[in-house]
Amino acid sequence: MTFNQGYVRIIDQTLREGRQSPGVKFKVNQAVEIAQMLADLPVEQIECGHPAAGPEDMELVQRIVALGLPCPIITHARSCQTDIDAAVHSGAEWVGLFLGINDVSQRTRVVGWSVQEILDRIMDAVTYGRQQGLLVRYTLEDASRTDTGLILKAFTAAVKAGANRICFSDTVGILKPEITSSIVKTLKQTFPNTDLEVHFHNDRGLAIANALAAIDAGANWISTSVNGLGERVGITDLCQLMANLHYDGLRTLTPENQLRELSCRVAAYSRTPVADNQPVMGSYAFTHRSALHARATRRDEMAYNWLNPALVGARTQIAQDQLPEVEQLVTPPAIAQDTSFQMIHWRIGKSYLMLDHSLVSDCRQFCLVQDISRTPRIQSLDQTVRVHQVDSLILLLGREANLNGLKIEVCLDDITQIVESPASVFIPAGIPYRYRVISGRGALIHHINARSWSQSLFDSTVKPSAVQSTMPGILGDRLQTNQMCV
Ligand code: HCA
Ligand code: CU
Repeated sequence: MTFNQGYVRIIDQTLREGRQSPGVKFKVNQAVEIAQMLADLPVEQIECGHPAAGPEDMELVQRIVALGLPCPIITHARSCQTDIDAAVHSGAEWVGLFLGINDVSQRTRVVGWSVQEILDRIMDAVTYGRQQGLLVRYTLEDASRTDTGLILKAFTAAVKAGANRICFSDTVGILKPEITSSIVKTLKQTFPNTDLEVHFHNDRGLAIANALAAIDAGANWISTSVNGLGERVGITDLCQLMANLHYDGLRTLTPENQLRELSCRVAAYSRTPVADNQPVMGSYAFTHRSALHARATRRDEMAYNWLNPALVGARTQIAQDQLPEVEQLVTPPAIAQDTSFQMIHWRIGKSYLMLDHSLVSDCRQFCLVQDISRTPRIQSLDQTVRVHQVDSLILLLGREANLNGLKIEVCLDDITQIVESPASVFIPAGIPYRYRVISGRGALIHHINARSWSQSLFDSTVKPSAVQSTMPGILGDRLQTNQMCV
């Protein structure tokens, strides 16, 4: 089949499915920033929250709706009146209803319901949603483990009741592209005039392959999330999908889409870093190693690249670093040269760069020790707000007995605390922080899971709205920014 540009539409679910990823909890201002970046990209729809789940979700959806973004907001709801009422109350234009019909759903989700009762519920819920003035998507949960006859019955019920879109969900990520292709073709033949969305979990590592197969077979909406976040190992990755669609000539990608900035923000805010060897956004995606590849790459950057790296904010690189011999893993510190350290600490003692990739080649840890031998007289100097892309840790060790004797003030997000040694301060990725020494002597150790200080900080081209809104007293332009996470 051949398709026009614009045929494939993307519904990004970072703010719904992505929030179901283990350990992920976006702050409202972080979610707002992500929604804005998604709208700027643009994607065609943003799925956000489940308002019936509680006041936090309700507030989140209301805040995102209030942004008045150009792409419509869809919110999630079980197929029941209370959830749909909550969706109405959230102000979202669309509601995404979901209900499964297979034996697993009958055993574990809607225990004791017959197939007919489930079909009636689908019709009632879709009808009710439409009556409330919502546009309705109906998702057949666990569709990939559902018999084709039942799939068609469930979608027929939804379409008859007025669903504006149907969604086939591979909830446990079991599909293979050939099977995806065949089921999507059947659905397109049966419901030729209804928009068809597909939602693929990545449990077999096939979410992107299934998305591409579904597009070839005629599905026109793809569920994605940034960096593939979602339940367990997540769903189709937005950046990988966009790069693939560009490659296949189905959607144009340009550096202005700012995919890398989005991916970096979401990696930090979700505290789920992108693996170096992840396709498209991994730092090795355009890095070449063997002498043969390196030589060819020097002659022509595209010799071993599948895509122009600039489109996704990357550069072609030749891998140079590798870990030195074991004897060279022990190294004396360097006096930290970085002007930002000197700015902070010139009055309180020396800063020692204990470890980073300049001291131990290919080391992926950064450690700075500040010897605090004097209490600063000009305390306002240490007020720089920083945001790291990865988790980090400050250890406070005083010079007195039992490591006592050092006192600092730490402001993490919008909470200020006085911390006395011995103590540790854990700084989650994406959380703005600052600190200043109040009194005493000792050592302050800052350890970061990054190759270097500068690479751990956010790119200055992205507006640090999180900091501006959560730390009103501190000027955004003082934010310490630097290279992005490549
Ligand atoms: C869920 C399940 C779901 C729903 C998808 C959808 C799935 O988390 O509740 O409503 O479109 O994978 O089936 O994400
Ligand atoms: Cu899902």
